[in-house]
Amino acid sequence: MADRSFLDWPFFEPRHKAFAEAFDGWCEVEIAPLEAAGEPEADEALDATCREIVRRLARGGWLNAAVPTGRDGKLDVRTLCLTRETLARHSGLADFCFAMQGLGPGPISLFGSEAQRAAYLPAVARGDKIAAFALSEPEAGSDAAALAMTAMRDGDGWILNGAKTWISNGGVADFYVVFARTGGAPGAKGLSAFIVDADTPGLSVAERIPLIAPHPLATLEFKNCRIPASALISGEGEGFRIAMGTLDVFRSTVGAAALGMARRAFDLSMQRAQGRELFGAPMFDLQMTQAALADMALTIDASALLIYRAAWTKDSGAARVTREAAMAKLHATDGAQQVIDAAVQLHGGLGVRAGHPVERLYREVRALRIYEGASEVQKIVIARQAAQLMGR
Ligand code: COS
Repeated sequence: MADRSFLDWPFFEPRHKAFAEAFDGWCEVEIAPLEAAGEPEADEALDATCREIVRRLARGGWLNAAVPTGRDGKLDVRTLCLTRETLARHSGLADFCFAMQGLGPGPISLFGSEAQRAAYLPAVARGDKIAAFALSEPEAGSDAAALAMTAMRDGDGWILNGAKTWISNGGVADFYVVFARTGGAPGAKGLSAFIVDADTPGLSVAERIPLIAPHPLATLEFKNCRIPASALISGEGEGFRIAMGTLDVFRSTVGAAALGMARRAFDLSMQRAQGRELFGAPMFDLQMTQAALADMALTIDASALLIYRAAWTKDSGAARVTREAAMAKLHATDGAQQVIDAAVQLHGGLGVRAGHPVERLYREVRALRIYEGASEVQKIVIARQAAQLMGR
């Protein structure tokens, strides 16, 4: 049974605790059996599993947390984080499916017009539309402002040309939020964000990319892909601000997913330490085991504090949480990698047996230190923010 004491921290309101408990119970019934069935390997099986997960999440009403469909029109970042933490504790793939229903339409949720929100967000919440976020390119990953894809004005619309890669839900999504260069302004200043439906002529999946822990991922090609003027999110030249503003909100949720995986690894390690005899006594009695468990518990709590600080700060009305979100993602993802590595070690041979839960976690957690801004990017962001805070 995972530690729930953190739900009594002052970052949360009673509704968060009730939500986390109800959602965990639902995951036991609806998600755990899918996870226990093993990892889908072929693309078709993987896509079908993802669609099934989205359907289940929608049926349970849980996708309402991914997009602001409520009356106040706002995302509750603490609920987003609690959802990802809980899902990731049960299934990395289910967490991925939920996360993309948040990040994919994130620019619409945060910066879209009323018409764009009405056209996409309720359909995302119902699971009728699967979403994706298309920023990275073959030559522009960490340096997002270097992206080369173009959007040229054409009458009352735009023509997109270029490629996007490492796109989560590529090939599965019903629509993509795509960042492209408009006009001649250099770097970050010349970018704009567009909504592109997956069936738009000229958009194709060039390659599906297999991963160490299977998730749908693809390279997309845009060849003279025509989209209407209404596809532009906010204004021309606003793309970089939109991308960064969206990542600011969703980066702490990546930390939350890592935290959920770390908690699962910790629970499994505690069970093993208490259940296995070693040198004539429970393995837990060895001080080396206690030291490993103590390091894990400390990393988990420190990550949780940073994540829910970032989420609470955003929910409390902060205009930007760039620094808080970067710290949360960096610490929680790097920390989860260490916690899971320690769990593998405590499990001995079982820890590297294909399909064992800690072996799956070991593969599953690795991408989190890379996507939505690698650990090194978070360090750049944190250092710049610290300099700014000190007036330099
Ligand atoms: N919110 C709002 N505006 C922001 C912002 C944020 N979080 N971060 C930067 N900006 C603004 C800056 O204020 C600046 O505006 P002005 O020119 O008006 O001053 C502009 O955007 C450019 O900012 P900056 O100079 O910091 O841009 P860089 O190109 O140096 O950005 C990093 C560098 C590394 C921070 C950025 O490229 C980044 O986050 N990269 C990782 C991308 C990523 O996460 N990719 C994964 C995609 S999803 S899997």
